[in-house]
Amino acid sequence: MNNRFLLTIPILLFGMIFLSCAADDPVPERPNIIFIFSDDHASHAVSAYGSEIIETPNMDRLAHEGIIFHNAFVTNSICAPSRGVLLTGKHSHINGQLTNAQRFDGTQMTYPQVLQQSGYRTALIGKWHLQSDPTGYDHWDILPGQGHYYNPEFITPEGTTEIEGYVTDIITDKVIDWIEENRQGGEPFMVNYHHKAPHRNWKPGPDHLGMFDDIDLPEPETLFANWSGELSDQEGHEDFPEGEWTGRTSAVQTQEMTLMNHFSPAWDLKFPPDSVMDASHANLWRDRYARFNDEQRQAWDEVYDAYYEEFKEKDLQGEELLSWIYQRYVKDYLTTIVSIDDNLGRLLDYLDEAGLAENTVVIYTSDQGFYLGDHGWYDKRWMYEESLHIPLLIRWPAGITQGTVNYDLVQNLDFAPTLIDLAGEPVPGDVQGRSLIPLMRDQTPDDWRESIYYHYYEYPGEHAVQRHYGVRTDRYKLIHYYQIGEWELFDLETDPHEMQSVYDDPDYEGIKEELKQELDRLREHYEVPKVDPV
Ligand code: SGN
Ligand code: CA
Repeated sequence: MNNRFLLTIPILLFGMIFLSCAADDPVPERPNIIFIFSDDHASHAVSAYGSEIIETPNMDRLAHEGIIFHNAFVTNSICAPSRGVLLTGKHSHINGQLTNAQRFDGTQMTYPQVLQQSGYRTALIGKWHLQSDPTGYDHWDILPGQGHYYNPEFITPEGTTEIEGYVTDIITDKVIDWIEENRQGGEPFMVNYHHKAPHRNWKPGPDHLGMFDDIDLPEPETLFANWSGELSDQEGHEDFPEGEWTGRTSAVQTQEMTLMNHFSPAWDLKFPPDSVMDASHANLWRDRYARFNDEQRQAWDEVYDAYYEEFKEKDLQGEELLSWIYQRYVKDYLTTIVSIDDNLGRLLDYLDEAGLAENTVVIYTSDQGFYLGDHGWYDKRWMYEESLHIPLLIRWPAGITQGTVNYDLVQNLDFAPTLIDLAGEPVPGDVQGRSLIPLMRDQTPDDWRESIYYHYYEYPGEHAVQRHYGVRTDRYKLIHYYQIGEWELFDLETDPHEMQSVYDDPDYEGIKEELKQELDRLREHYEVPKVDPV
Protein backbone atom coordinates (compact mmCIF):
# COMPACT_ATOMS: atom_id res chain seq x y z
CA MET A 1 0.00 0.00 0.00
CA ASN A 2 1.58 3.31 -0.92
CA ASN A 3 1.63 6.44 1.23
CA ARG A 4 -0.77 8.30 -0.95
CA PHE A 5 -3.40 5.63 -0.46
CA LEU A 6 -2.81 5.60 3.29
CA LEU A 7 -3.31 9.35 3.36
CA THR A 8 -6.59 9.15 1.44
CA ILE A 9 -8.21 7.15 4.27
CA PRO A 10 -8.32 10.06 6.73
CA ILE A 11 -9.52 12.32 3.92
CA LEU A 12 -12.43 9.97 3.20
CA LEU A 13 -13.21 9.71 6.89
CA PHE A 14 -13.14 13.49 7.25
CA GLY A 15 -15.49 13.79 4.29
CA MET A 16 -17.90 11.21 5.75
CA ILE A 17 -17.96 12.95 9.12
CA PHE A 18 -18.46 16.28 7.41
CA LEU A 19 -21.37 14.97 5.34
CA SER A 20 -23.03 13.10 8.19
CA CYS A 21 -22.91 16.19 10.42
CA ALA A 22 -23.80 18.69 7.79
CA ALA A 23 -27.60 18.38 8.11
CA ASP A 24 -28.15 19.43 11.71
CA ASP A 25 -24.80 20.31 13.30
CA PRO A 26 -22.58 22.12 10.79
CA VAL A 27 -18.91 21.34 11.19
CA PRO A 28 -16.84 24.51 10.89
CA GLU A 29 -15.15 24.76 7.53
CA ARG A 30 -11.47 24.00 7.51
CA PRO A 31 -9.62 27.29 7.84
CA ASN A 32 -7.38 28.92 5.31
CA ILE A 33 -3.82 29.27 6.59
CA ILE A 34 -1.28 32.01 5.90
CA PHE A 35 2.08 31.14 7.46
CA ILE A 36 4.31 34.24 7.50
CA PHE A 37 7.94 33.42 8.08
CA SER A 38 10.48 36.21 8.25
CA ASP A 39 14.21 35.57 8.28
CA ASP A 40 16.11 36.50 11.48
CA HIS A 41 13.37 38.60 13.07
CA ALA A 42 14.09 38.81 16.80
CA SER A 43 11.09 39.14 19.10
CA HIS A 44 12.70 42.13 20.79
CA ALA A 45 12.10 43.92 17.48
CA VAL A 46 8.29 43.53 17.73
CA SER A 47 6.41 46.10 19.78
CA ALA A 48 3.89 43.50 20.99
CA TYR A 49 6.86 41.95 22.85
CA GLY A 50 7.74 45.29 24.43
CA SER A 51 10.44 46.33 21.96
CA GLU A 52 11.91 49.71 22.84
CA ILE A 53 13.29 50.33 19.38
CA ILE A 54 10.43 49.78 16.90
CA GLU A 55 6.67 50.03 16.46
CA THR A 56 5.12 47.14 14.54
CA PRO A 57 1.41 48.05 14.53
CA ASN A 58 0.26 45.29 12.19
CA MET A 59 2.11 42.52 14.01
CA ASP A 60 0.69 43.91 17.23
CA ARG A 61 -2.74 43.73 15.64
CA LEU A 62 -2.30 39.96 15.22
CA ALA A 63 -1.45 39.74 18.93
CA HIS A 64 -4.42 41.86 20.03
CA GLU A 65 -6.88 40.12 17.74
CA GLY A 66 -5.50 36.65 18.43
CA ILE A 67 -2.83 35.04 20.61
CA ILE A 68 0.71 36.01 21.57
CA PHE A 69 3.15 33.28 22.67
CA HIS A 70 5.75 34.70 25.05
CA ASN A 71 7.88 31.58 25.28
CA ALA A 72 8.32 30.41 21.69
CA PHE A 73 11.75 28.99 20.81
CA VAL A 74 13.63 27.26 18.03
CA THR A 75 15.37 23.90 18.26
CA ASN A 76 18.42 25.05 16.24
CA SER A 77 18.96 28.75 15.63
CA ILE A 78 19.93 28.74 11.97
CA CYS A 79 17.97 29.05 8.77
CA ALA A 80 17.79 25.82 6.76
CA PRO A 81 17.62 23.62 9.88
CA SER A 82 14.78 25.75 11.23
CA ARG A 83 12.93 25.33 7.93
CA GLY A 84 13.46 21.55 8.08
CA VAL A 85 11.89 21.52 11.54
CA LEU A 86 8.99 23.72 10.38
CA LEU A 87 8.19 21.32 7.52
CA THR A 88 8.52 18.05 9.45
CA GLY A 89 7.83 18.71 13.14
CA LYS A 90 11.01 16.74 13.87
CA HIS A 91 14.39 17.73 15.29
CA SER A 92 17.33 18.29 12.91
CA HIS A 93 18.94 14.89 13.66
CA ILE A 94 15.72 13.17 12.52
CA ASN A 95 14.83 15.29 9.47
CA GLY A 96 18.46 15.36 8.31
CA GLN A 97 18.80 19.15 7.93
CA LEU A 98 21.48 19.81 10.53
CA THR A 99 23.22 22.79 8.88
CA ASN A 100 22.70 25.33 6.11
CA ALA A 101 25.07 23.37 3.87
CA GLN A 102 22.83 20.35 3.39
CA ARG A 103 20.14 19.61 0.83
CA PHE A 104 16.70 18.98 2.32
CA ASP A 105 15.18 15.55 1.72
CA GLY A 106 11.74 16.54 0.45
CA THR A 107 10.62 12.93 0.04
CA GLN A 108 10.00 12.61 3.79
CA MET A 109 6.63 13.56 5.30
CA THR A 110 6.15 17.32 5.42
CA TYR A 111 3.02 19.20 6.44
CA PRO A 112 2.48 20.86 3.01
CA GLN A 113 2.24 17.36 1.52
CA VAL A 114 -0.31 16.32 4.12
CA LEU A 115 -2.39 19.44 3.52
CA GLN A 116 -2.14 19.12 -0.25
CA GLN A 117 -3.28 15.50 -0.12
CA SER A 118 -6.15 16.43 2.16
CA GLY A 119 -7.53 18.87 -0.42
CA TYR A 120 -5.85 22.15 0.48
CA ARG A 121 -4.51 24.36 -2.27
CA THR A 122 -0.92 24.97 -1.28
CA ALA A 123 1.68 27.57 -2.21
CA LEU A 124 5.17 28.61 -1.17
CA ILE A 125 6.28 32.14 -2.05
CA GLY A 126 9.60 33.77 -1.05
CA LYS A 127 12.66 32.42 0.73
CA TRP A 128 13.19 28.66 0.72
CA HIS A 129 16.94 28.01 1.17
CA LEU A 130 16.69 24.21 1.21
CA GLN A 131 18.40 23.50 -2.14
CA SER A 132 16.06 20.69 -3.22
CA ASP A 133 12.84 21.56 -5.08
CA PRO A 134 9.89 22.15 -2.75
CA THR A 135 7.43 19.27 -2.39
CA GLY A 136 3.78 19.40 -1.39
CA TYR A 137 2.98 22.66 -3.16
CA ASP A 138 0.58 23.25 -6.06
CA HIS A 139 2.51 26.43 -6.71
CA TRP A 140 5.99 27.58 -5.71
CA ASP A 141 7.78 30.77 -6.55
CA ILE A 142 10.98 31.11 -4.54
CA LEU A 143 14.11 33.20 -4.16
CA PRO A 144 17.30 31.42 -5.18
CA GLY A 145 19.41 30.85 -2.04
CA GLN A 146 19.29 33.95 0.17
CA GLY A 147 17.76 36.06 -2.62
CA HIS A 148 18.24 39.79 -3.26
CA TYR A 149 16.59 42.80 -1.64
CA TYR A 150 16.47 44.84 -4.84
CA ASN A 151 15.24 43.56 -8.20
CA PRO A 152 15.24 39.94 -7.02
CA GLU A 153 15.09 36.81 -9.15
CA PHE A 154 12.41 34.22 -8.48
CA ILE A 155 12.48 30.57 -9.48
CA THR A 156 9.39 28.56 -10.42
CA PRO A 157 9.23 25.11 -12.02
CA GLU A 158 9.11 27.02 -15.33
CA GLY A 159 12.35 28.96 -14.85
CA THR A 160 13.89 32.13 -13.41
CA THR A 161 12.51 35.67 -13.71
CA GLU A 162 13.95 38.93 -12.40
CA ILE A 163 11.39 41.39 -11.07
CA GLU A 164 12.07 45.09 -10.58
CA GLY A 165 11.29 46.42 -7.12
CA TYR A 166 11.83 45.64 -3.44
CA VAL A 167 11.69 42.04 -2.33
CA THR A 168 9.23 42.41 0.59
CA ASP A 169 6.72 44.27 -1.59
CA ILE A 170 7.07 41.79 -4.45
CA ILE A 171 6.63 38.70 -2.26
CA THR A 172 3.50 40.25 -0.74
CA ASP A 173 2.08 41.10 -4.19
CA LYS A 174 2.63 37.50 -5.25
CA VAL A 175 0.96 36.14 -2.12
CA ILE A 176 -2.12 38.36 -2.48
CA ASP A 177 -2.39 37.55 -6.20
CA TRP A 178 -2.16 33.82 -5.53
CA ILE A 179 -4.81 33.95 -2.80
CA GLU A 180 -7.07 36.01 -5.05
CA GLU A 181 -6.75 33.39 -7.80
CA ASN A 182 -7.20 30.41 -5.49
CA ARG A 183 -9.82 31.40 -2.95
CA GLN A 184 -12.76 30.25 -5.03
CA GLY A 185 -14.00 26.71 -5.44
CA GLY A 186 -14.68 25.59 -1.89
CA GLU A 187 -11.21 24.29 -1.12
CA PRO A 188 -9.24 25.94 1.68
CA PHE A 189 -5.77 27.30 0.95
CA MET A 190 -2.46 27.28 2.78
CA VAL A 191 0.30 29.64 1.76
CA ASN A 192 3.84 29.83 3.07
CA TYR A 193 4.61 33.56 2.81
CA HIS A 194 8.35 33.63 3.44
CA HIS A 195 10.28 36.88 3.65
CA LYS A 196 13.92 37.50 2.92
CA ALA A 197 13.94 40.40 5.39
CA PRO A 198 15.38 41.18 7.87
CA HIS A 199 18.36 39.02 6.82
CA ARG A 200 21.89 40.39 6.51
CA ASN A 201 22.88 42.76 4.87
CA TRP A 202 19.66 44.58 5.90
CA LYS A 203 18.91 46.78 2.89
CA PRO A 204 15.99 49.17 3.53
CA GLY A 205 13.39 49.53 0.81
CA PRO A 206 13.16 52.70 -1.32
CA ASP A 207 10.10 53.97 0.57
CA HIS A 208 11.82 53.90 3.95
CA LEU A 209 15.41 54.96 3.32
CA GLY A 210 16.73 57.07 6.19
CA MET A 211 13.55 56.74 8.26
CA PHE A 212 15.34 56.48 11.64
CA ASP A 213 17.84 59.27 10.86
CA ASP A 214 16.56 61.73 13.45
CA ILE A 215 16.38 59.25 16.31
CA ASP A 216 18.97 57.83 18.69
CA LEU A 217 17.90 54.31 19.53
CA PRO A 218 18.47 52.97 23.05
CA GLU A 219 21.43 50.60 23.33
CA PRO A 220 21.06 47.09 24.69
CA GLU A 221 22.45 46.65 28.19
CA THR A 222 25.04 44.17 26.98
CA LEU A 223 26.31 46.09 23.94
CA PHE A 224 29.73 46.66 25.47
CA ALA A 225 30.04 43.23 27.02
CA ASN A 226 32.38 41.56 24.57
CA TRP A 227 33.94 43.99 22.31
CA SER A 228 37.54 44.55 23.34
CA GLY A 229 38.62 42.34 26.18
CA GLU A 230 37.72 45.05 28.68
CA LEU A 231 34.48 45.75 30.43
CA SER A 232 32.96 49.12 29.88
CA ASP A 233 32.81 51.65 32.67
CA GLN A 234 30.62 53.91 30.58
CA GLU A 235 27.72 55.42 32.48
CA GLY A 236 24.78 53.05 32.53
CA HIS A 237 26.94 50.03 31.79
CA GLU A 238 28.90 49.76 35.02
CA ASP A 239 26.77 46.96 36.41
CA PHE A 240 28.37 44.20 34.37
CA PRO A 241 29.98 41.39 36.31
CA GLU A 242 33.70 41.72 36.82
CA GLY A 243 35.74 40.64 33.78
CA GLU A 244 33.99 40.26 30.47
CA TRP A 245 34.57 36.56 29.90
CA THR A 246 34.19 35.53 33.50
CA GLY A 247 31.75 32.75 33.98
CA ARG A 248 31.25 32.01 30.32
CA THR A 249 32.97 29.45 28.18
CA SER A 250 35.80 29.88 25.74
CA ALA A 251 33.17 29.54 22.97
CA VAL A 252 32.17 33.14 23.63
CA GLN A 253 35.74 34.30 23.13
CA THR A 254 36.30 32.55 19.82
CA GLN A 255 33.07 33.53 18.03
CA GLU A 256 33.22 35.87 15.03
CA MET A 257 30.13 38.02 15.23
CA THR A 258 31.02 41.19 17.08
CA LEU A 259 29.86 44.51 15.70
CA MET A 260 33.24 45.89 16.65
CA ASN A 261 35.58 43.38 15.01
CA HIS A 262 33.60 41.31 12.51
CA PHE A 263 31.32 43.81 10.85
CA SER A 264 32.22 44.61 7.27
CA PRO A 265 32.48 48.32 6.34
CA ALA A 266 31.47 47.42 2.80
CA TRP A 267 28.77 44.81 3.19
CA ASP A 268 27.30 45.69 6.57
CA LEU A 269 27.81 49.44 6.81
CA LYS A 270 27.37 49.81 3.05
CA PHE A 271 30.06 52.40 2.58
CA PRO A 272 30.33 53.46 -1.08
CA PRO A 273 31.85 50.54 -3.01
CA ASP A 274 34.80 52.60 -4.24
CA SER A 275 35.72 53.69 -0.72
CA VAL A 276 36.33 50.20 0.57
CA MET A 277 38.34 48.41 -2.09
CA ASP A 278 40.31 46.37 0.43
CA ALA A 279 37.63 45.71 3.00
CA SER A 280 36.09 42.30 3.54
CA HIS A 281 32.97 41.54 1.50
CA ALA A 282 33.72 44.51 -0.80
CA ASN A 283 33.14 42.49 -3.96
CA LEU A 284 29.88 41.15 -2.65
CA TRP A 285 28.74 44.68 -1.95
CA ARG A 286 29.87 45.86 -5.40
CA ASP A 287 27.87 43.05 -6.95
CA ARG A 288 24.69 43.98 -5.04
CA TYR A 289 25.20 47.69 -5.65
CA ALA A 290 25.29 46.96 -9.37
CA ARG A 291 21.75 45.55 -9.11
CA PHE A 292 20.17 48.95 -8.39
CA ASN A 293 18.49 50.67 -11.32
CA ASP A 294 19.38 54.36 -11.77
CA GLU A 295 16.52 55.66 -9.70
CA GLN A 296 17.14 53.23 -6.87
CA ARG A 297 20.87 53.97 -6.88
CA GLN A 298 20.32 57.70 -6.73
CA ALA A 299 17.91 57.45 -3.80
CA TRP A 300 20.30 55.05 -2.04
CA ASP A 301 23.40 57.18 -2.54
CA GLU A 302 21.71 60.30 -1.28
CA VAL A 303 21.19 58.64 2.08
CA TYR A 304 24.21 56.33 2.38
CA ASP A 305 26.83 58.80 1.13
CA ALA A 306 25.84 61.04 4.03
CA TYR A 307 26.41 58.22 6.55
CA TYR A 308 29.87 57.66 5.13
CA GLU A 309 30.69 61.36 5.28
CA GLU A 310 29.55 61.44 8.91
CA PHE A 311 31.71 58.41 9.69
CA LYS A 312 34.82 60.02 8.21
CA GLU A 313 34.17 63.37 9.79
CA LYS A 314 33.61 62.02 13.30
CA ASP A 315 36.62 59.71 13.21
CA LEU A 316 35.37 57.81 16.26
CA GLN A 317 37.25 55.26 18.33
CA GLY A 318 36.46 52.67 20.98
CA GLU A 319 33.05 52.74 22.58
CA GLU A 320 31.93 55.77 20.60
CA LEU A 321 32.69 53.93 17.40
CA LEU A 322 30.79 50.87 18.59
CA SER A 323 27.81 53.06 19.49
CA TRP A 324 27.90 54.57 16.00
CA ILE A 325 28.09 51.15 14.32
CA TYR A 326 25.25 49.91 16.52
CA GLN A 327 22.97 52.77 15.46
CA ARG A 328 23.67 52.24 11.77
CA TYR A 329 23.27 48.47 12.01
CA VAL A 330 20.04 48.40 13.98
CA LYS A 331 18.43 51.20 11.98
CA ASP A 332 18.96 49.28 8.73
CA TYR A 333 17.72 46.05 10.33
CA LEU A 334 14.60 47.73 11.72
CA THR A 335 13.83 49.53 8.51
CA THR A 336 13.52 46.22 6.69
CA ILE A 337 11.05 45.14 9.39
CA VAL A 338 8.97 48.27 8.87
CA SER A 339 8.45 47.05 5.28
CA ILE A 340 7.37 43.63 6.53
CA ASP A 341 4.91 45.25 8.90
CA ASP A 342 3.51 47.62 6.25
CA ASN A 343 3.03 44.69 3.90
CA LEU A 344 1.37 42.67 6.64
CA GLY A 345 -1.06 45.57 6.97
CA ARG A 346 -1.71 45.38 3.25
CA LEU A 347 -2.42 41.64 3.53
CA LEU A 348 -4.77 42.09 6.50
CA ASP A 349 -6.67 44.81 4.62
CA TYR A 350 -6.95 42.50 1.64
CA LEU A 351 -8.34 39.68 3.84
CA ASP A 352 -10.96 42.11 5.22
CA GLU A 353 -11.96 43.32 1.77
CA ALA A 354 -12.14 39.79 0.38
CA GLY A 355 -14.27 38.63 3.31
CA LEU A 356 -11.64 36.05 4.24
CA ALA A 357 -10.48 37.32 7.63
CA GLU A 358 -12.86 35.34 9.87
CA ASN A 359 -11.75 31.82 8.96
CA THR A 360 -8.17 32.44 7.91
CA VAL A 361 -5.42 31.58 10.38
CA VAL A 362 -2.63 34.15 10.07
CA ILE A 363 0.59 33.06 11.74
CA TYR A 364 3.57 35.42 12.08
CA THR A 365 6.92 34.02 13.16
CA SER A 366 10.58 33.83 12.17
CA ASP A 367 13.16 31.12 11.46
CA GLN A 368 15.08 32.24 14.55
CA GLY A 369 15.90 35.29 16.63
CA PHE A 370 18.90 37.61 16.31
CA TYR A 371 21.41 39.71 18.28
CA LEU A 372 20.62 43.40 17.98
CA GLY A 373 23.89 44.50 19.52
CA ASP A 374 23.15 42.26 22.51
CA HIS A 375 26.47 40.88 23.82
CA GLY A 376 28.06 43.24 21.28
CA TRP A 377 26.88 40.93 18.48
CA TYR A 378 24.87 40.53 15.31
CA ASP A 379 23.79 37.08 13.89
CA LYS A 380 22.24 34.13 15.79
CA ARG A 381 23.20 30.42 16.29
CA TRP A 382 23.60 30.44 20.10
CA MET A 383 21.18 29.04 22.60
CA TYR A 384 21.15 32.41 24.36
CA GLU A 385 17.76 34.05 24.64
CA GLU A 386 17.99 36.63 21.86
CA SER A 387 18.42 34.04 19.11
CA LEU A 388 16.60 31.13 20.78
CA HIS A 389 13.42 33.15 21.13
CA ILE A 390 11.07 33.72 18.17
CA PRO A 391 8.04 35.94 17.77
CA LEU A 392 4.86 33.88 17.48
CA LEU A 393 1.56 35.65 16.88
CA ILE A 394 -1.55 33.92 15.57
CA ARG A 395 -4.87 35.45 14.57
CA TRP A 396 -7.88 33.29 13.76
CA PRO A 397 -11.13 35.09 14.55
CA ALA A 398 -13.20 31.91 14.14
CA GLY A 399 -10.99 29.91 16.50
CA ILE A 400 -9.06 32.15 18.91
CA THR A 401 -10.43 34.58 21.48
CA GLN A 402 -9.01 38.06 21.01
CA GLY A 403 -6.21 39.03 23.34
CA THR A 404 -5.18 35.49 24.38
CA VAL A 405 -1.75 35.41 26.04
CA ASN A 406 0.31 32.25 26.44
CA TYR A 407 3.46 31.54 28.47
CA ASP A 408 3.89 27.79 27.84
CA LEU A 409 7.15 26.53 26.36
CA VAL A 410 6.48 26.07 22.66
CA GLN A 411 8.87 25.42 19.78
CA ASN A 412 9.07 25.55 16.01
CA LEU A 413 8.77 21.77 16.39
CA ASP A 414 5.07 22.39 17.03
CA PHE A 415 4.31 24.16 13.74
CA ALA A 416 3.87 21.10 11.50
CA PRO A 417 1.55 19.26 13.91
CA THR A 418 -0.44 22.46 14.49
CA LEU A 419 -0.94 23.01 10.77
CA ILE A 420 -1.87 19.36 10.19
CA ASP A 421 -4.30 19.57 13.11
CA LEU A 422 -5.83 22.78 11.72
CA ALA A 423 -6.48 20.90 8.49
CA GLY A 424 -8.38 18.24 10.48
CA GLU A 425 -5.81 15.56 9.68
CA PRO A 426 -4.29 13.12 12.19
CA VAL A 427 -0.74 14.03 13.19
CA PRO A 428 1.64 11.18 12.22
CA GLY A 429 2.89 9.31 15.30
CA ASP A 430 6.59 9.97 14.69
CA VAL A 431 6.18 13.78 14.70
CA GLN A 432 8.06 15.14 17.72
CA GLY A 433 6.18 18.40 18.22
CA ARG A 434 2.63 18.87 19.47
CA SER A 435 -0.36 20.77 18.14
CA LEU A 436 -0.79 24.26 19.57
CA ILE A 437 -4.56 24.27 19.01
CA PRO A 438 -5.40 23.52 22.69
CA LEU A 439 -3.09 26.38 23.73
CA MET A 440 -4.82 28.69 21.26
CA ARG A 441 -8.05 27.83 23.08
CA ASP A 442 -6.44 28.52 26.44
CA GLN A 443 -6.66 24.81 27.33
CA THR A 444 -3.05 23.76 27.78
CA PRO A 445 -2.89 19.98 28.35
CA ASP A 446 -1.67 18.95 31.85
CA ASP A 447 1.21 17.03 30.33
CA TRP A 448 2.53 19.94 28.25
CA ARG A 449 6.38 20.05 28.12
CA GLU A 450 8.26 21.71 30.97
CA SER A 451 11.58 21.93 29.16
CA ILE A 452 12.87 22.31 25.63
CA TYR A 453 15.81 20.69 23.80
CA TYR A 454 18.18 22.68 21.58
CA HIS A 455 21.06 21.53 19.33
CA TYR A 456 23.29 23.61 17.04
CA TYR A 457 25.72 21.81 14.67
CA GLU A 458 27.25 24.30 12.25
CA TYR A 459 30.87 24.33 13.44
CA PRO A 460 33.22 24.83 11.76
CA GLY A 461 31.20 27.51 10.02
CA GLU A 462 30.60 31.19 9.43
CA HIS A 463 30.78 33.21 12.70
CA ALA A 464 32.62 30.33 14.42
CA VAL A 465 30.02 29.34 17.00
CA GLN A 466 30.91 26.05 18.72
CA ARG A 467 28.49 23.15 18.51
CA HIS A 468 26.29 22.93 21.56
CA TYR A 469 23.14 21.36 22.92
CA GLY A 470 21.13 22.21 25.96
CA VAL A 471 17.95 22.32 27.96
CA ARG A 472 15.87 25.33 28.96
CA THR A 473 13.13 25.30 31.57
CA ASP A 474 11.00 28.29 32.52
CA ARG A 475 13.85 29.50 34.79
CA TYR A 476 17.14 27.76 34.00
CA LYS A 477 19.29 26.97 31.01
CA LEU A 478 22.07 24.40 30.83
CA ILE A 479 24.31 24.41 27.75
CA HIS A 480 26.94 21.82 26.83
CA TYR A 481 29.63 22.84 24.32
CA TYR A 482 30.38 19.19 23.83
CA GLN A 483 33.28 19.39 21.37
CA ILE A 484 35.31 21.52 23.77
CA GLY A 485 33.97 19.88 26.92
CA GLU A 486 32.60 23.05 28.54
CA TRP A 487 29.27 23.85 30.20
CA GLU A 488 27.24 26.92 31.11
CA LEU A 489 24.33 27.21 33.50
CA PHE A 490 22.22 30.36 33.68
CA ASP A 491 19.59 31.43 36.14
CA LEU A 492 17.33 33.48 33.88
CA GLU A 493 15.52 34.99 36.83
CA THR A 494 18.59 36.57 38.43
CA ASP A 495 20.61 36.94 35.21
CA PRO A 496 18.24 37.44 32.24
CA HIS A 497 21.10 38.55 29.95
CA GLU A 498 23.09 35.36 30.61
CA MET A 499 26.28 37.17 31.55
CA GLN A 500 27.34 35.00 34.46
CA SER A 501 27.26 31.22 34.33
CA VAL A 502 26.60 29.61 37.72
CA TYR A 503 27.77 26.20 36.56
CA ASP A 504 30.51 26.10 39.22
CA ASP A 505 28.50 27.85 41.92
CA PRO A 506 27.90 25.37 44.80
CA ASP A 507 24.49 26.95 45.47
CA TYR A 508 23.34 25.61 42.12
CA GLU A 509 24.70 22.06 42.55
CA GLY A 510 21.23 20.51 42.96
CA ILE A 511 19.74 22.47 40.05
CA LYS A 512 22.69 21.48 37.87
CA GLU A 513 22.19 17.78 38.58
CA GLU A 514 18.44 18.01 37.90
CA LEU A 515 19.07 19.80 34.62
CA LYS A 516 21.66 17.23 33.55
CA GLN A 517 19.15 14.47 34.18
CA GLU A 518 16.51 16.39 32.25
CA LEU A 519 18.93 16.90 29.38
CA ASP A 520 19.65 13.15 29.28
CA ARG A 521 15.94 12.43 29.35
CA LEU A 522 15.27 14.80 26.46
CA ARG A 523 18.12 13.38 24.39
CA GLU A 524 16.73 9.91 24.87
CA HIS A 525 13.14 11.01 24.26
CA TYR A 526 14.05 12.75 20.99
CA GLU A 527 16.40 9.91 19.97
CA VAL A 528 19.49 12.07 19.63
CA PRO A 529 22.41 9.96 18.36
CA LYS A 530 25.54 9.83 20.55
CA VAL A 531 27.70 10.89 17.61
CA ASP A 532 26.71 13.84 15.40
CA PRO A 533 25.43 12.68 12.00
CA VAL A 534 27.28 15.58 10.32
C1 SGN B 1 24.96 34.46 5.27
C2 SGN B 1 25.44 35.62 6.15
C3 SGN B 1 25.74 35.16 7.56
C4 SGN B 1 24.58 34.35 8.11
C5 SGN B 1 24.28 33.21 7.16
C6 SGN B 1 23.18 32.31 7.60
N1 SGN B 1 26.65 36.18 5.60
O1 SGN B 1 26.00 33.57 4.99
O2 SGN B 1 26.00 36.29 8.36
O3 SGN B 1 24.88 33.85 9.38
O4 SGN B 1 23.91 33.78 5.91
O5 SGN B 1 21.96 33.00 7.72
S1 SGN B 1 26.56 37.16 4.34
O6 SGN B 1 27.90 37.72 4.20
O7 SGN B 1 26.17 36.41 3.17
O8 SGN B 1 25.59 38.20 4.63
S2 SGN B 1 20.66 32.15 7.60
O9 SGN B 1 19.58 32.96 8.16
O10 SGN B 1 20.45 31.88 6.21
O11 SGN B 1 20.88 30.94 8.38
CA1 CA C 1 17.50 33.05 9.26
